Amino acid sequence: MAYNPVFDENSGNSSEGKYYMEQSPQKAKKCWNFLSRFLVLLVFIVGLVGGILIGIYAYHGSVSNSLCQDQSCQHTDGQSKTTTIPTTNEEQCPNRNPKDDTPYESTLFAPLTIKEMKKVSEILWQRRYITTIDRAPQSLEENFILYMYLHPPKKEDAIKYLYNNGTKPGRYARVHIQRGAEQVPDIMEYKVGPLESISGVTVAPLTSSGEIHFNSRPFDSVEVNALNDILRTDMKALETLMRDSFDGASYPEDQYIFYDNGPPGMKGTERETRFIIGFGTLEEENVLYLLPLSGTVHSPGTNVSEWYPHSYYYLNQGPYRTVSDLVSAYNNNIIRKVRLPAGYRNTLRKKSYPKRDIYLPLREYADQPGARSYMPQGPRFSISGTRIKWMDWSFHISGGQLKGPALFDIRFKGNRIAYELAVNDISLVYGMDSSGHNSIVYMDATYGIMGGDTPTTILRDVDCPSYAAVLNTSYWDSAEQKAVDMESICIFEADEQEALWRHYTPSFAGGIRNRHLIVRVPVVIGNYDYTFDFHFYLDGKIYSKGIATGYILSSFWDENNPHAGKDKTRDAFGYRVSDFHTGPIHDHMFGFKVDMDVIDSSNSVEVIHWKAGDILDALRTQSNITQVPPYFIYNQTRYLEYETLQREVGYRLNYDNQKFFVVVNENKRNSWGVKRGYHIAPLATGAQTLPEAHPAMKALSFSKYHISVTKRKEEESFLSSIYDINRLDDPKGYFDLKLDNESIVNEDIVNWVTVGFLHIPTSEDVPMTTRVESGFILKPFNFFDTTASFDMPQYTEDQGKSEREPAFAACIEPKP
Ligand SMILES: *[C@@H]1O[C@H](CO)[C@@H](O)[C@H](O)[C@H]1NC(C)=O
Ligand SMILES: *[C@@H]1O[C@H](CO)[C@@H](O)[C@H](O)[C@H]1NC(C)=O
Ligand SMILES: *[C@@H]1O[C@H](CO)[C@@H](O)[C@H](O)[C@H]1NC(C)=O
Ligand SMILES: *[C@@H]1O[C@H](CO)[C@@H](O)[C@H](O)[C@H]1NC(C)=O
Ligand SMILES: *[C@@H]1O[C@H](CO)[C@@H](O)[C@H](O)[C@H]1NC(C)=O
Ligand SMILES: *[C@@H]1O[C@H](CO)[C@@H](O)[C@H](O)[C@H]1NC(C)=O
Ligand SMILES: [Cu+2]
Repeated sequence: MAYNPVFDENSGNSSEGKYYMEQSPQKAKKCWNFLSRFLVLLVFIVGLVGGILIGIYAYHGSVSNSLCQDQSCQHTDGQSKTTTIPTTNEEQCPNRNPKDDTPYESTLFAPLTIKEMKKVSEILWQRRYITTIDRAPQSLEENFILYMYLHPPKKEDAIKYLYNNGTKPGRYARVHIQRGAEQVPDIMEYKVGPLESISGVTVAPLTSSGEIHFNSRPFDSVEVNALNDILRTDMKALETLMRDSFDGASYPEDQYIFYDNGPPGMKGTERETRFIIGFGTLEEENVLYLLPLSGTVHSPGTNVSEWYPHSYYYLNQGPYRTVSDLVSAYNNNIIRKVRLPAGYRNTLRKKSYPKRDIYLPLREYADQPGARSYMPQGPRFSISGTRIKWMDWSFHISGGQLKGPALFDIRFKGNRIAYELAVNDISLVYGMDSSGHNSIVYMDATYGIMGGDTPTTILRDVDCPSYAAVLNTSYWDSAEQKAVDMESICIFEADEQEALWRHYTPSFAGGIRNRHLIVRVPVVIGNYDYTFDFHFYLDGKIYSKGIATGYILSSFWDENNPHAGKDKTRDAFGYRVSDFHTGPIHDHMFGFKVDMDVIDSSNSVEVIHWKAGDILDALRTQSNITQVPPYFIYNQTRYLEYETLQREVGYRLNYDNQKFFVVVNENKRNSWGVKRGYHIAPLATGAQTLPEAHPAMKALSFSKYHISVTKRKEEESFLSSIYDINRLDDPKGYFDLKLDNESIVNEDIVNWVTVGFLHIPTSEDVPMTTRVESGFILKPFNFFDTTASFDMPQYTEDQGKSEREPAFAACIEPKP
């Protein structure tokens, strides 16, 4: 879309705005120079005094050789490599590239690279699996690649390779092909590889012909283009209606058609694609300013000339069978009309871009840089291919465009902790009162969580500090039939600037700062921006979470809405959040796959019931005592009941009946004889509240449980199916199918964790929803014999003996 001149008139030419924008960098630079000199001097003095003090009280513990008391002393690390701390205070901080030159594709779980994707598409072209290569598919009657991503090795083979000197498994791609050229069009999935092979690449079908109905496929660009073509004449017919109603807007200059109103019909064999008109105020679809004009396109199969629009609605009035029925109802004044005020459109661009308001005064000191952290001596993590190491943690980064980021082979202090920790899906179910747009259910993996919908790029100094390492991943752009690289993952050590633990008495003081490693993956899925975070702590904990920001999906606020009761500021589905829009309610449920391997793959799950009751009842859970011992001063107590889960099961959190979920290894005990384990603690603030009878609940059955456990199977690799949202009447890959009563004692098991929140949009969500998050913690549970962080330098004051974290020389943070 062309640059919108409205912006220039209203704000772009504002002298105030330009003045600030031009002035500020220079001003900031001067401040920086002055401040940095001052700070450097200050830090130097503090460092010198501190160094002398530490020198006097130096504590000859095991870490003393890494405690540098002098600004210019030699630093020795565990491998007795030496690095020199800079002597000049105005030098840039020493840095080290954390990445070695190991290529991605030589690491076992690396996401598919551009080169590999290109190779796969060439092989599929040569062997006639696809009818187009290196160019956009021209029609639905073609066979083309929808998605591709790594098909990870079988766990058994990977474990043999990683731990038992087994041979290295080959790399394979999982490829989804849309086959419109077939007699019976369908979607097929293939496993293609090994990709290392020069001539021995095989293409093995993972589905059978016709199994995935063509009409239950995800959206693709060819379909959207075809739908746009079909609607063009109808939009022409609606020109007067749109101009009169929507402040002179015309199609396609000022408006767009929004389609992702999932699902396209209630049956997998049908396709009824709903659309709604929106203002094109940004150079992209903007679901903030949707308008009360909608319809449906009958769009099954590949023969576009058989498609037709129907069921038009205007201001929730309809359905009108054809556009001319709507136009004549409008012209004959037999329907209620809306007329947006003149000039309204000109206000939208300013309102919808999430930009600083240049007319507002800055807050005090806001023109000076905020607090920052940086690495005084380079990174403490390393990246080899896609394998990451930090402070005795090691893991591989993986994932793909549909299901999103995944981590594999997570180890801590040489122990296996988890085989796979992966995002799998995000579900949203809306409630709203808006034709063409209500009853929305989204399963975001269907659009692609990590590329596929919109490429992502790390915003340095926003998503992650400027010192973060960035990894690229690639996704298959089905519209262009080519692989695309994006800067999608950042990795850095974070300084939480708080205590991980602390203890103080007059005779002893100790503590350690909560530094941790963060793997962060910001993604864009339509209107929402999600960020997935994995935090690795010094004490063995892992915190995983999903964070939502971005635009809400709105619906039109109709001041005469007959369903809105007396107070038109809200209806049954939410609040009015701006001049002509309401924010309909919905949830965000993040579904994760958590394949713990506590020491090895033979695990069980203990559910520890947190109880309250009579002392005798408590004691009788372990012994057949008959009398309350006299030292209890009252008859009530807390107690635990231990249960080892026998069969696959799903749980929803319940504060009246709280449980601890612990993955244990029955054959591995700590020094106190206790089974070693890891606690999985979901930190959800919401739960799925839809009844089983809801038409989407089978497809979305993963969202019913906060935590569930199944026996691990290669063929049950994901939480949900990307097709089920488009075949709600007959979903085939939904989660409840996995809960089929198999034994889970001493087995290789998978926990599936769903955490999320309920979203009632308010005016503060316009134009931007600020972060809302939900996650879960994996916490060692009798896994170690003691607190697992005492091999780290820390803060100690113990009767005159002191220890501090390694000293650092003042240095200048490298400029981003
Ligand atoms: C690992 O496998 C190789 C080849 O299969 C063999 O030569 C070697 O001895 C094995 N090493 C161990 C420690 O088993
Ligand atoms: C597509 O549909 C039109 C209209 O029904 C029909 O005339 C045409 O033959 C169809 N094309 C194919 C390839 O089936
Ligand atoms: C990562 O992706 C970006 C965006 O496509 C590209 O400019 C950059 O060269 C890539 N970096 C590497 C190391 O491949
Ligand atoms: C219960 O205690 C009695 C008396 O101490 C003992 O004889 C009996 O074996 C115990 N029963 C069980 C089931 O432990
Ligand atoms: C304590 O609990 C026991 C077992 O339920 C019960 O028999 C007894 O009466 C209770 N005693 C008191 C003082 O409530
Ligand atoms: C699950 O399996 C066990 C053992 O075979 C059986 O006793 C139980 O009835 C089964 N439960 C269901 C719900 O099928
Ligand atoms: Cu939301």
